[in-house]
Amino acid sequence: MAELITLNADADIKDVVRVLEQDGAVILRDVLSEAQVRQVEAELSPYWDATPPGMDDFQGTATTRTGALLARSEMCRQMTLHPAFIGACDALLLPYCQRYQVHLTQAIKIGPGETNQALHKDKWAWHQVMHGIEPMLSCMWAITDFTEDNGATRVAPGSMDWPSDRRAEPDELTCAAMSRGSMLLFSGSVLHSGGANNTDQVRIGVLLDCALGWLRQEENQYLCCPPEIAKDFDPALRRLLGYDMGAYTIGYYTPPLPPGSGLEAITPEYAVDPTVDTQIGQESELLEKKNAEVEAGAPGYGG
Ligand SMILES: O=C(O)CCC(=O)C(=O)O
Ligand SMILES: [Fe+2]
Repeated sequence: MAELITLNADADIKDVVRVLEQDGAVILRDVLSEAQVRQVEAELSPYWDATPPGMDDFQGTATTRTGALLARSEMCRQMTLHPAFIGACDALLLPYCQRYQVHLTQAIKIGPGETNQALHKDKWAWHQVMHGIEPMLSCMWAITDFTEDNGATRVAPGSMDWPSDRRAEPDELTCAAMSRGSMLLFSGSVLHSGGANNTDQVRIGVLLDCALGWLRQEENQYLCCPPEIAKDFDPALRRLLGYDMGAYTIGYYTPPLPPGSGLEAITPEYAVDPTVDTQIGQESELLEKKNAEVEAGAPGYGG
C-alpha cells in the first residue's frame, strides 16, 4: 500500500528534499500555530465564503477556489516565504532556472458531496512537454484537518517519471491525511488530485506554488498584486512574485516615460522600488549563471 512520509515541522531541509526526490511529496506536521491558522481564516474567510463553486468536474462543482491570496492575506505572504518551502524550491527548481517565481495562490474549499478530482500532474498546465525537468513545486497548507473522508489530497508517491497515460492502481494511491496547520509539499510531476468529500464539513487548504522563472505563471501575479499593492510587501516576497528578473534577459521592462528619462531595459523591481534601476547586464550573478549554463551545454540537444 502506498504511503506518504510525514516529518516534523523542524525537519532538516536535506531530509525534506530527500523524501521529495524519492516520493514527489512529503508532509511536514503542525508547521503553523493555532493562532496563525486562525489568522488565515480571519483574513480569507470573507473571500472564500463569497466565492462561487467551480463550473466543471475538474474545478469541482462543490468546490470553491479563491485567489490573489498574497494581496489578501498577510499570513499567506509569510507562508510563501516559509524556509521549508523556499529550501525545497531551491533544491528542486534551481537546477532548471536562474530564478523561480510564485505560480499560483489558491484557497481550495472542498464541500460535502464533492467527488474525486481526476488524477493529474500540475506541470501538464504547460502541455505535455516537460519531460526530465521539474518545472514547479506546490505547498498545500491544511487549514482544516485533512482526512481520507473529507477530501485530503490524493497522491501516487513515486509517480514523477510515469508516462502521462499510466494510470495509478488503487494500491499505488494514498492521501495526505494531516492535521490543521500542517503542509504537504509536492512536485509538479507527481500524480495527485483533490479527494471526494464524504463528510458534512468543508475541507479547506491553501495552495501556494512556485515555478521556474522563465515560465508563464498560472495565476497572473502582476494583475493580482499590481505595483501599488506589491510595493508594501517584504522585498524578498515581491521579487518572488515576479518583480525581479527571471533570468539574465527574462522579464525586463522599459518604463513608458517621456524621452530623456534614461531608463531602458531595467529590472521590474524598479516598479515597486524606484531606488533599484538596475539595467540588464548589471546583475553579474545572472550573467555568470547564464555563462555557466552555456558552457555546460544542454544535455542531449544541439543549439
Ligand atoms: O484540493 C486539492 O487537494 C488538490 C487540488 C489540485 O490538485 C488541483 O486543483 O490542481
Ligand atoms: Fe493539482
